[in-house]
Amino acid sequence: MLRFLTAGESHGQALITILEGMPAGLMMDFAAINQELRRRQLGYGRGRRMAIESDHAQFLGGVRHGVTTGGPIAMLIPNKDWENWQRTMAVEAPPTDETPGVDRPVVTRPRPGHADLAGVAKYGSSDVRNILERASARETAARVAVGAVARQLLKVIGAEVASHVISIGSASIGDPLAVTFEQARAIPEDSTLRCVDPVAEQAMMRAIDTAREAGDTMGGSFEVIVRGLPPGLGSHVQWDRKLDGRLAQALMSIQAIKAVGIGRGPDVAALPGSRIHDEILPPQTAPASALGVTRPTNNAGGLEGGITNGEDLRVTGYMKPIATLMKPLRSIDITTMEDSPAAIERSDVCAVSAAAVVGEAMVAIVLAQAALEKFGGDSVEEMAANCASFRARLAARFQVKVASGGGAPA
Ligand code: EPS
Repeated sequence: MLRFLTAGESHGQALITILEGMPAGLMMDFAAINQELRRRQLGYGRGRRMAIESDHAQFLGGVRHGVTTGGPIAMLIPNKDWENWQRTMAVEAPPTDETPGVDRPVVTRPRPGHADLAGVAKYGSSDVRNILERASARETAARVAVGAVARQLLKVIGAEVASHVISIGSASIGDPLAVTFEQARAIPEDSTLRCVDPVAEQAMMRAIDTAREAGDTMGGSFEVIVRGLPPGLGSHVQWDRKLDGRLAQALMSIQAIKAVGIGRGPDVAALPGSRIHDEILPPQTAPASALGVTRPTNNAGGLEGGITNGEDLRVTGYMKPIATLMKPLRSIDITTMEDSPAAIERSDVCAVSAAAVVGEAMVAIVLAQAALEKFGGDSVEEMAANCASFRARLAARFQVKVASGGGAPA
């Protein structure tokens, strides 16, 4: 079983994660992990924190001489900003006079849309900071590090993950399903907003500028596309094995994600079945998919019955605007229960392009879990061999016999 936990506060010393269940024998590309962390930090609309941090993962266990051992993989991502927060976030109280940094006042004015109010109610805290430090999207740096390891495992079975931004506010590209995996993968690392359409991207930037000038924030949507997955990951037989449900949970768990779509997403509710379901054609008519058959459309986003069907996997995340507004909304002070504008913390105006990178990571983790369930193996070699054998069986069953005019499979 592949599983992970994260720990650490936004302005604590570091973020930590333990990833357990990775098979042995996976050659670690450390530069690729740090590159994913860098991608997460970029994007028009990010705040000043991203200029302070240059995230990198330190491996503390589970890897020896560059190769996974099968043991739990421990990673640590230092928070550079800790230097400025040592007094406010001191683990041991009270900080000594020598401790550097400033003492920040207690936070008592919850921000609408953040975990602040519900969190202090639940955990009995009188300082909102105890809640916001852990609710912060800073935690996603740890998820991206885990996802970067997961995507190296997916590479072994031939799958690759990319993403692109669909919309910021009402500024949007045309049909997202028309964006190919290659287009999403070709987006440069230092792209302004990770959008494939330069005209739409300009409109998105204007929307972010307008929000910034008004002391406001913007949400939007992004799509994760996965190419090369074997058919047969996930299962239709039980609710908690359906891959669409598992992907939705993983994406919804990302801070500020409020809805998830698979393939055509919510639009399926508005169209008749004849315009939604992807017809199944023989392999002769066009380049065959991983299953050998031809699907002229992919409204299902590569999943039918909660099982991968060999088409590109396509999942969309919808992000609400960030809850910290420089022109704060009405709130209360929890010490007096009187009207008081919501607290202002340093924040981003828009982080949809970063959320897309986090979305890639979460999708990669769920797919790595599903691949390990399907193919098993305590070593990468074993898993790859099992996957290759399954693919060969599919090829023999769907492609070779049909293409050679053979009858029903044996
Ligand atoms: C983030 C770090 C945070 C925020 C943002 C994302 O850093 P700081 O609070 O020090 O500016 O920039 O977090 C939030 C939007 C949030 O609501 O907490 C990061 O590393 O991505």
